[in-house]
Amino acid sequence: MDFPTWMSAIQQRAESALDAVLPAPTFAPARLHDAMRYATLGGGKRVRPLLCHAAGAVFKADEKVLDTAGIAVELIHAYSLVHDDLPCMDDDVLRRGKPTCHVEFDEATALLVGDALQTLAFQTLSNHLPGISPARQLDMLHLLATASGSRGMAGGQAIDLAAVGQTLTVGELEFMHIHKTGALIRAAVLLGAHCGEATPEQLERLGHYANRAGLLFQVVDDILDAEASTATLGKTAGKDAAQNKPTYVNILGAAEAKRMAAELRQEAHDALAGFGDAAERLHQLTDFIVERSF
Ligand code: GRG
Repeated sequence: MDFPTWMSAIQQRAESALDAVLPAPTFAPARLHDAMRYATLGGGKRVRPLLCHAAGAVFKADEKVLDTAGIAVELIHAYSLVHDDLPCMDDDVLRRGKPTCHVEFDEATALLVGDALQTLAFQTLSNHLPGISPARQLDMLHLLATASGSRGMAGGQAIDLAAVGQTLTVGELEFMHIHKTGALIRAAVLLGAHCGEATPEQLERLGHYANRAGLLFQVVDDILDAEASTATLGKTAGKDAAQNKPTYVNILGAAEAKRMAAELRQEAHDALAGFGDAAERLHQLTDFIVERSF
């Protein structure tokens, strides 16, 4: 199967799996369920489920189990976008080409949407996973919780909010993004590997790959924010500069940020050496992260 066909198949699987775990809007409280579905379905590149499947493919993991692990990460991601867009954080009105959740509904509902999506992620990952031992499943839950919390994504967001208007070094910027964006990317890869029979040594090598891929994702995100249009991105372009946020582009300049992306791309590919052809999808996704237009 060629890469675009595989990617579209996994995106469709993720959409169906999300649709199945999200409560129907006919269930009370209807407005909250409607808003949860609005924020989660019908948009997004589904990079995290794709990474989960690609890492699971290295170990020929069960695809249904990978669907569950992948959407658990995607639910955390969807919650983070809803909260990130709130007036008390980034205060944005456009996400995935449509009004943000609090604009379409209201702030209180958007806050609850994030809360409920976060708990739904753990509810989903704690469902029976055929072929996965209880001990491994506990490791997976622990991994996702750590990646999402104050030592991971939420911590990265706190650093991000504190950094507005500050001058950061490249090292400080990297520390922020390893948490804010990188933690969930890493969780997606490692959860995929946990769905198979990955050894601790293989998990460590994939963790190194994911650290490089997560930073790469962010550097490319900064370049796109500076260079792409709002219409292409489906979210407000140029937001980082407008909000006086430190980014790779404004600290290093566009040319140096692109050079850094090229270096990270190579390091990510190098980290997969040793997995051979089994890591083909991870190699392809790494290239997709760089070559994407939104
Ligand atoms: C509110 C606790 C909390 C955390 C928010 C992830 C995040 C932390 C904020 C999102 C803001 C942002 C622009 C982060 C940079 C990278 C990133 C995560 C971009 C959005 O992810 P994509 O491109 O989005 O995978 P889609 O829409 O394709 O799913």
